[in-house]
Amino acid sequence: MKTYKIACIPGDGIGKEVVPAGQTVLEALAASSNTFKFEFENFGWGGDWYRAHGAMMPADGLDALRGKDAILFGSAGDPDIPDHITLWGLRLKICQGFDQYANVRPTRILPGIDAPLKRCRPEDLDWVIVRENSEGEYSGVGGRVHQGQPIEAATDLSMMTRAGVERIMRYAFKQAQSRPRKLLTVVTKSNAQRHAMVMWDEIAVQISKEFPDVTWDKELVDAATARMVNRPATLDTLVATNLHADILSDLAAALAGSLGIAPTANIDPERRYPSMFEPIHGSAFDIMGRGLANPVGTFWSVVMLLEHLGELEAARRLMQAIEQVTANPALHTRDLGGKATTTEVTQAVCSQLAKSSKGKGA
Ligand code: NAD
Ligand code: K
Ligand code: MN
Repeated sequence: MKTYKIACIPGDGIGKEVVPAGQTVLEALAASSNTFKFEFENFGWGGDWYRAHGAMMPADGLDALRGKDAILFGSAGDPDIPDHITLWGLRLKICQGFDQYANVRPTRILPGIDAPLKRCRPEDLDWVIVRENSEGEYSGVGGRVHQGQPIEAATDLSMMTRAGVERIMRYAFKQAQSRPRKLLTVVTKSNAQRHAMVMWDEIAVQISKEFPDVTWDKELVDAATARMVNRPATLDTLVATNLHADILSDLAAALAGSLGIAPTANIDPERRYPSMFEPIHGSAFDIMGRGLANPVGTFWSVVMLLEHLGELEAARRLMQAIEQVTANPALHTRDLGGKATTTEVTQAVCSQLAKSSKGKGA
């Protein structure tokens, strides 16, 4: 029997509702398995920790996570603390500290979801956005001078390194190669950003030579938003910078029905450190603490976590259970136009899992 050590960091807002839901689902999977179990450790980091200790997590927090097999994360963001402090103090500290440079964001229209695009069939929208997750616009390089004076100036430098771009480009080509259509769109803005993005484009050409079976094209980021809406079926895998992919993936999630459904994995492909799995949404101040949060984005992130651990059968069973639940409008949360609560959706997924475990005679 394998034991996987999982760190749970609910963080703030609805993170505190969806991460326990994700843990419940993992426990349900373990209950029906005789090959693996989970050992959870919960970390109460985030806004509350900040109020008590003046930091979003302890200075040696990364050491506490280092030996884990994976991290399940909720959200960083508190109504009373500036967003740049909560984000940099927790999520980015972990992503950058553990060099989780590949942020993988699949999007599909799940069964039963009423997606907003009139002419888009579910089979037309099946994307994976690969986001550069370690540098670029979020490299943290910059500063403010002469604060409050008329001559005040501020910069956030978008720094890209050859090594950083090569590794994300290679990861994206590999991801595209692993999918049936073997199609990659390299998102760029090299008409306006004439240094870093030109290097990005050159590296795309260079890396593409390692993947002769992948068909790829290039799209300016602004045009890419229109293409997602007007010609979704022409896209499959996309690779974009930290900021561009951040924006594109919220759009992708909305086009697939709701921000509450979309999952993401912050991966260290070299497996030197634990990878981190989270819904793409934030703390959702407008609905927090009311049982309205859609836990599906977290469940789908748990599917990615299981895939990362190599538990492919468990991942498949959970995805199937999620789709059986989304297919039933009575089990939709408010963001999907329904009335179901976080707990009801969680229980429904667990009972589907119980059924599929009986089905396979485990
Ligand atoms: P948000 O994702 O929290 O919310 C945007 C909208 O989507 C809200 O109307 C919200 O109710 C809805 N929504 C999001 N997730 C939902 C779910 N699971 N179920 C139902 N509805 C859902 O984005 P925001 O409002 O821009 O940010 C709020 C806070 O979260 C900010 O502090 C921000 O910095 C932080 N944030 C953190 C992360 C992260 O930790 N990875 C990501 C995004 C935003
Ligand atoms: K999140
Ligand atoms: Mn985002």
